[in-house]
Amino acid sequence: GSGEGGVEFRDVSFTYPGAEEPVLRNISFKARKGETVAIIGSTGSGKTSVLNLIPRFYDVAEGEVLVDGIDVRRYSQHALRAKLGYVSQRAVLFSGTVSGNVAYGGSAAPGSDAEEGVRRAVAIAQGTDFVERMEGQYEGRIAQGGDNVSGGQKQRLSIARAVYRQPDIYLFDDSFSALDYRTDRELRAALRRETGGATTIIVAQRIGTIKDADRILVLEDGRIVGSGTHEELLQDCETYQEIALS
Ligand code: DCP
Ligand code: MG
Repeated sequence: GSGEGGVEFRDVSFTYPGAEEPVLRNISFKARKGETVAIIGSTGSGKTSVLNLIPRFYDVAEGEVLVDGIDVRRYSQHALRAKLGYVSQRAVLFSGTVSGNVAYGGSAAPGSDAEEGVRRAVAIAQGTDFVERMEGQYEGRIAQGGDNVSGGQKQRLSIARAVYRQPDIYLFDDSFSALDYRTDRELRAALRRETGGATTIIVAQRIGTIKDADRILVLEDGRIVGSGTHEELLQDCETYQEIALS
């Protein structure tokens, strides 16, 4: 879509309903329109929790989460989610066709504009080769849970689903983990090339995936312990050095 695409956290602390301890403490950062901000940190450090606050899977009690400069609580659910392309940590496919999965249940009949959009999204997600090798291709069947495709293929189809919607803001939660390095790199290059000014927040475990981000946030125990470019963090963030050298 068109329009703006900034995300900002202002001193956000967050406790899961029923929990005693906050999982996020005093998180502040900005992803300006067109920027890529990466979040890295050990398992359980709070990366998914940060992303989940943007589409309002949960609401913050302290601080503010803003999209396009407006508190997310002031959007209708529909308006907010229309701006966001969220790819969850576990790729979710349902039983149906490849097209149906990418167009999210919308119909993408052969020859329609929607089908063109599906092909384009699959191409950006580096899925063309495997989809075109499948029996039935774009009309090929995906089993319940995507049991007949590999982990990396599932990830690519769930990325294609986000691309299809042409969001202003991409939220990738470890969405490249099952891809080989080359596919990972080519997919991110295609996204940058084809999605123009989209803002991207990308959670990852692998340095290669986030190295070229405009800014990297290092999360530890729900706090930001480092923020900067790859080179800056290698210089002055011990946690980052540990991750980078491991
Ligand atoms: N947590 C919770 N309730 C939930 C989800 C998570 O209490 N519904 C807790 C578990 C962790 C902490 O919050 O202690 C942070 O969880 P995240 O899922 O945000 O952690 P990461 O995404 O960083 O971990 P991973 O790398 O394993 O995905
Ligand atoms: Mg996570």
